[in-house]
Amino acid sequence: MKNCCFLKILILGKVLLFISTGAHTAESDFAVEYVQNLISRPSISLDGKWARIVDPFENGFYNHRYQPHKDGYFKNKKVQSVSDRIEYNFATAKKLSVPGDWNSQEEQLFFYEGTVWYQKDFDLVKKADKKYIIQFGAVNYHAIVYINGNEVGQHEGGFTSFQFDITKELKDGANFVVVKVDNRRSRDQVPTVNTDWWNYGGITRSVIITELPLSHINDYYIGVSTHIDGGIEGYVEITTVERETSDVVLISIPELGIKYEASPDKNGLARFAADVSPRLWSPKTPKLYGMEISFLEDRVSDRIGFRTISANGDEIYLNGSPVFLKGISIHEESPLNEGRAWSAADAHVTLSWAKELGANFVRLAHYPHNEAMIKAADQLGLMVWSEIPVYWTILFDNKAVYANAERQLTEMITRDKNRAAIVMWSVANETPLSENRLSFLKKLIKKTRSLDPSRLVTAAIDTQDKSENEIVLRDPLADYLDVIGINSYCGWYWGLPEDCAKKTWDSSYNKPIIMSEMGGGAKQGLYGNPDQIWTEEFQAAVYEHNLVMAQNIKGLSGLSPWILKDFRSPRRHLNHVQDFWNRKGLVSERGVRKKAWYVLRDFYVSLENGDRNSQ
Ligand code: GCB
Repeated sequence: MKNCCFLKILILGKVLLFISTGAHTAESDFAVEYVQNLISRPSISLDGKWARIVDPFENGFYNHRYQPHKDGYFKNKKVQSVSDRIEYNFATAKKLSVPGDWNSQEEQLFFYEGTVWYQKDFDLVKKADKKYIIQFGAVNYHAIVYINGNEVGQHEGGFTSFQFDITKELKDGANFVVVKVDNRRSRDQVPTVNTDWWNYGGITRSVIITELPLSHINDYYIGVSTHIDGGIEGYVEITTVERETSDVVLISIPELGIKYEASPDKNGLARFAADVSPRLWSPKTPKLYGMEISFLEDRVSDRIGFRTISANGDEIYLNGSPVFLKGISIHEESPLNEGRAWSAADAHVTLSWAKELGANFVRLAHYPHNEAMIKAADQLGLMVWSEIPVYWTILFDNKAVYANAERQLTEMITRDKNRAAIVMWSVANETPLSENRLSFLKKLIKKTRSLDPSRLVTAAIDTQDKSENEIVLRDPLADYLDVIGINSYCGWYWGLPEDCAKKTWDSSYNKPIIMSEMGGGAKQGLYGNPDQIWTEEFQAAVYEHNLVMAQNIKGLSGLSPWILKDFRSPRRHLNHVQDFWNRKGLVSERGVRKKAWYVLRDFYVSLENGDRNSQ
């Protein structure tokens, strides 16, 4: 049967038949070109030292009439004779480490925003019957990628992974790659010019080239079934050159005794489902199952957790039971070095701190974090809020800005949809009320649900009506969310800490509320009275009173105070206190705990002891 539209699944002797609809899921529609899990295939790493040329006037790209050069720096020209007029040379240029931002690697580049050219030589044995894909974990903000002097693609957005097919441009033997990276901010980007974090530029995450068979596995998803009580289901999408009926997809999860054989339909889609009962993933038991998918010569392996997440009334349910999210917010900065975090070691240290705080939840702000972080959350047992940088005052009335935001959302969900740790996607942070903003965000929410109906949708809002002692939650966006995130800085940006405990909150939404931000700043090691700003005592008082207030919020289902660690911010100028650090961390940039750390830790321990939905 060629192009079969039935899927045959063999599970522990049972055979189930499903009619395939030809779509990924009835609701799902992944639009970006992205081969899932390239790293589990034969790959070479391009991490390490890259030559760099800092080019603030973009001389390597434009001529003196501001027209693109056909012979830009991407050609990587070499001097052949003494009379050659070539005014750049990657071979003698300084080097930068990849992954890594440039700001923390060279003092002179600390504040630099502009273009930097990256170049690297590499060798590769090219085979005729293979496809080669280059993958960048992230480049901030705009990247143009050239292989052997020819452009293979461009990407916009600093925090999502992207891939280009480079088969045509690759040679057998010696090759070079050049990337033009530009991190200049502009009003019509996502995020826009105005943020409270450092605009780290560069190739900030790993780069690999993967060799793929021409017929290969493109994408897959596996999770708890919505059809079979307690079962699991998913799909595998394949790309083929020419397919025989006998070419089937094999899916195995040895620990569950599962071996499937599934025939893809004419669109290359094979669905599967199994009536099995895996141990469910939760923060206390972060069980992951090894799985392997194979199709002809291609093979991918992964570790997958199974869990459900839902909201009902004003409660969040994990695996069918109410759960309170004891969380903390985190920026993607290394706890071990300066600058952006990217490594598994960074992720493990940061998330171990969250665990020691008593957290079962982390808000990864304000953009998609690196894959190592999400995998570490899967392993260590931390539920994750993952968000896109639709932050503050982006241009809500601009169609291209919407398209950019939607693409970043799609890239985030595409990469991470198999990670059990992620329980909610956030579409925005502190966006100002307007009609345009509402229709922009409604569209993004709809898109999120169509891409992934299995998770909750949230956003952090900061609009509250505040009277003497009552705070009323009023934002039309709340009607469209599953979970309402509220950012509120009682005792810091408004009110005195000691008055916060007296405040009452009113929400008419009957939806779970997460206090997605609260807190205040302190310089670690600065001690004084609780009314003296910047002291550890002041910050501790902000926490103490806010935690009393939080417990009076009806429908409160969790907290992710701002923030685990002090982080770099160009907005923070106070000499000897801030020095370009946002000081709201519970630990200093070096990881030294402030007093407020213990206040929050003790609060989480007391919740746990009182079993506030301990999971
Ligand atoms: C906020 C923002 C966050 C800032 C924080 C602050 O509301 O969401 O990005 O860093 O306040 O410290 O002011």
